[in-house]
Amino acid sequence: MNPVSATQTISEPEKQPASTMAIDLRSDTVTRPSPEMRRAMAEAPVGDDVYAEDPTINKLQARAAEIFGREASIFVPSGSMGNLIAVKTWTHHGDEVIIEERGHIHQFEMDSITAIAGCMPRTTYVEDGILRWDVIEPLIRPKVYYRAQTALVSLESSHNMAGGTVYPPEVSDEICDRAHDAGLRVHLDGARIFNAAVYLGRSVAEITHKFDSVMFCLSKGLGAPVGSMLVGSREFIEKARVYRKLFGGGMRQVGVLGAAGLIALEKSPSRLHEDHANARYLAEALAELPGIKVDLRKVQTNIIIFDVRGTGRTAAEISAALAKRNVLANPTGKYDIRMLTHVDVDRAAIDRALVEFRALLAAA
Ligand code: TLP
Repeated sequence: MNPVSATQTISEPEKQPASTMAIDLRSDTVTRPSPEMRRAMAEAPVGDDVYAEDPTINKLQARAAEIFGREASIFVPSGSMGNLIAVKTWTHHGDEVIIEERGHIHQFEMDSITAIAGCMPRTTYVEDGILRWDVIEPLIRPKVYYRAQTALVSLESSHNMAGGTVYPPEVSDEICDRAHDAGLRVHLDGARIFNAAVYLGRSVAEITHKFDSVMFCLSKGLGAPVGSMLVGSREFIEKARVYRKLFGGGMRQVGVLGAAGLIALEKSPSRLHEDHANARYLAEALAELPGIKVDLRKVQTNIIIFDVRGTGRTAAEISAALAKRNVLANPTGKYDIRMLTHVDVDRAAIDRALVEFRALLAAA
């Protein structure tokens, strides 16, 4: 039996007092939908999206295509599925995909491009995460029938595990041009492309127009509860629709999610500069703490990765001690911790996190 009666109104979740709430800097994926999103979700006109009959999703897809200056777009349940669909669409089994060593597709997507799309990642490490054509070119396989073939280059901007670094448009434009000349496709894992655009002071359309496909997430800095989008040509999106169904991602009255996505898309980009300012503020304060090292050049968006080796403790030890003080942050290496700013942590919360961090180091 449905426990919510038809006459009940949707109430906001109870607010916890700020003093007892954990300051969650683990990711921008932890953001919860705003009251406006929750209302829009409750009221969204919906239909069966496998029949392409969900008006809210259709509106979201049209709007995303328009914002990126592309022919079409498609809503997908997650960034991981969006990336997998793009790889599958551009490749054949046995093909290689060139990607930076710490790329999300390579490190955090269960090797789905191998397990499901049948591709081999061809990786290389670049300190700032930003590949350049002279790094990519030597990784391309010669076009001979007895060698695996390179089909795709996949870039990530902002680059999550490199600390939120952003591709300069002239670098990604050159990669796209040269890759196209070499007969390769280029996909962008743009989970946080709106953060990259804010950093560059350019539109997402301008900085992505040469890519064959772009995935971006509604559910990270933009604050929607679920969902990502793929954008590209009409032909690409029609193929993507087939693979989305093949991977179990065909959804029905999914406008309830799309309604939050639309608000995320329209309203959130204009506030991302606040997250960036908070990240810089936090990074500069962290850099002053004893034993902590932060490369401030890499703090370009809402991500900070810092080195705790100088404290004499591991990242796991420090993050466990922080968690006891209600500050959440995940290790990304033996001595590295990642923190992300987002809509659910304001400057006051960051100040509280810093007080706790200082106290923890002083106690040690
Ligand atoms: N990133 C998550 C974790 O999986 C690491 C995070 O907390 O940052 N591309 C990039 C660049 C991402 O950072 C993520 C998620 C994804 C793709 C996948 O998105 P989802 O979680 O929607 O599958």
